[in-house]
Amino acid sequence: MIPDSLLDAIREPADLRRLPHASLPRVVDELRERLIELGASRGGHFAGSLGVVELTVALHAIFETPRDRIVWDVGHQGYGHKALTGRLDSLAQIRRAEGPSGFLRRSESPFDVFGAGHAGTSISAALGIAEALRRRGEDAHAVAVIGDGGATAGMAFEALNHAGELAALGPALRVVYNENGMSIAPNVGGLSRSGDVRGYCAALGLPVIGPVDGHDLEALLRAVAELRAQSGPAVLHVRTRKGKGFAPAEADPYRWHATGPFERAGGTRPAGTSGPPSWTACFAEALMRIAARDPRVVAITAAMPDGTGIDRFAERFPERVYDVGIAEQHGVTFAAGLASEGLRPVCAIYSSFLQRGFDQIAHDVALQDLPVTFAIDRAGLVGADGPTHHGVLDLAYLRAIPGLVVAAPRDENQLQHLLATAIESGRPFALRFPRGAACGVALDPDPKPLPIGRGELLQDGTDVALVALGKTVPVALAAAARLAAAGVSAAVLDARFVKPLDEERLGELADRIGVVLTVEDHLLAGGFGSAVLELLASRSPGTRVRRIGIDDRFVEHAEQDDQWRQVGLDVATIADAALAALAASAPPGGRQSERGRR
Ligand SMILES: Cc1ncc(C[n+]2csc(CCOP(=O)(O)OP(=O)(O)O)c2C)c(N)n1
Repeated sequence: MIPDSLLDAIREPADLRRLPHASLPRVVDELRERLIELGASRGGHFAGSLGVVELTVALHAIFETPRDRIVWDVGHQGYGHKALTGRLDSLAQIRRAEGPSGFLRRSESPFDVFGAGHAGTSISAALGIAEALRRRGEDAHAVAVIGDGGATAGMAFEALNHAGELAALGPALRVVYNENGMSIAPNVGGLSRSGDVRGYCAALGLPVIGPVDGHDLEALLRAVAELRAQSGPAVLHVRTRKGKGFAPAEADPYRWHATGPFERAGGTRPAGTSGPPSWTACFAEALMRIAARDPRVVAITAAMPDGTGIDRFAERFPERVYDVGIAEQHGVTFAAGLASEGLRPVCAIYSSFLQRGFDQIAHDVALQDLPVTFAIDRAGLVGADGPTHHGVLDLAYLRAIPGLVVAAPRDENQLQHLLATAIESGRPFALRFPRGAACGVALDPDPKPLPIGRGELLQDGTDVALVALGKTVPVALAAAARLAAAGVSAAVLDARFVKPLDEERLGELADRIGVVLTVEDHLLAGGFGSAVLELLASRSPGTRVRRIGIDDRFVEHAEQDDQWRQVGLDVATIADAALAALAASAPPGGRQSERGRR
């Protein structure tokens, strides 16, 4: 009897390998259909996984996973891999707090041999694995699967170059290069333009199989078997179509890279709820207004024109935009070069991806005192993408860099003013803002520079000073209102700048009030509160400083609001922390006991 579903019977890839090859087309069809249903009901990363359904089946059918290690680059295209490796049922909960990650994670499955989320790491990791296997004398393979987008990352080239060096030793590195012409947006770069993967790899001493049609399962199975049979590092060049099998995604893979739930039949997505525009959209608007009056402004994105709003800027100023590919490091130094010749480049890069550019910011921008502005989107906790994508390290690594100004707006009006401040300052300048909807405040007619290093005292108080940054400012204001109801008078300072800090205002508050609570959507280690603590330790050492922020851990994927609650960035926790700091600072039988409690 033929079972209803072959896919449901596959609990691990060994089950797949027991099926005759003649059954594999059916597995492909079922898997693709299941992924489309999943996307329709739950959303998530979508077009990438659809494009590699045949490839996923072929790899698990030919390689002996998990003994042979498959390392997926980025991991956004790994939904099919998850389905074939024991996670088919749990996929319904993907990206939710209780469900699997949207990317690959070592802790989630022995088949996720190397975690990912950032692009371009797979070949390096797989080469390391292959070399370790060789040293141990273990007869297994390490297979990196990388897209043509991921391959624009410098690391991918560095790894291939090193593979060419190690080739003589014969580590069992296999690279699958998946060419679909797309990064998230259309792919960029010379290799992508020429398509000469064979020439590129040959120059590095690496043999190439293909190109092979990645939707011709039979041809693909043969090619993967040939790849497996190679004796040293080798590359398989596969051509696929992103979004394959779902017509709207095939027609517009850019829009379908990731999606919310949609209607299965026609791909219609529910209309978005009305509300304030996103921080990203506000940034793009502000940048366009400033660029309209300042011809020196150019914009740089590292393969994220949509995510950073640079696509809107590009519509208006097509000649003033550069998409450098997934090459954040290069993008930063490229901007430094432009700045050294009088332009005012704005690098729009997500906080977590800018981690890649640390040395370039220090060595190529700040040390050379060049006027590059970093517009750092997705700063703070980002929600369902989880720990690979949180932007909670930027303050720590940026405020260590001499000469760099670091600021964060509390609303979109301040965002436009701080952006003008950055561009007109002529200094290296980092501006961080969060994911999601902005505040819905009215915009002043013109973005105007603000004084660098000046905070804004939003309300004065006498018992405790709440010193907040960026998106946490409105939460601190709400906490102050809650404290007021309990008879506690809280001052609220919007710090605006992490570097330089508003020494004058902070010092005055510390000296007068004596109890300071800092609030930030960033790790406590090295963050905004650390900066305040360092300042007050020397300037006003008697001050009691308490810090609210993220403690020493990676925060798991969940809804953004839940993550904020988890780490204590909610009104109740902030108010309680203020009361606790006050109680600890009060003399025995002192002022706390005279106050009403909440
Ligand atoms: C360092 C870094 N920068 C940017 C991103 C955002 N990003 C996620 S997937 C992706 C495109 C990947 O394209 P490709 O590797 O060709 O895979 P495809 O989606 O085409 O299958 C980008 C830019 C990232 N994950 N990591």
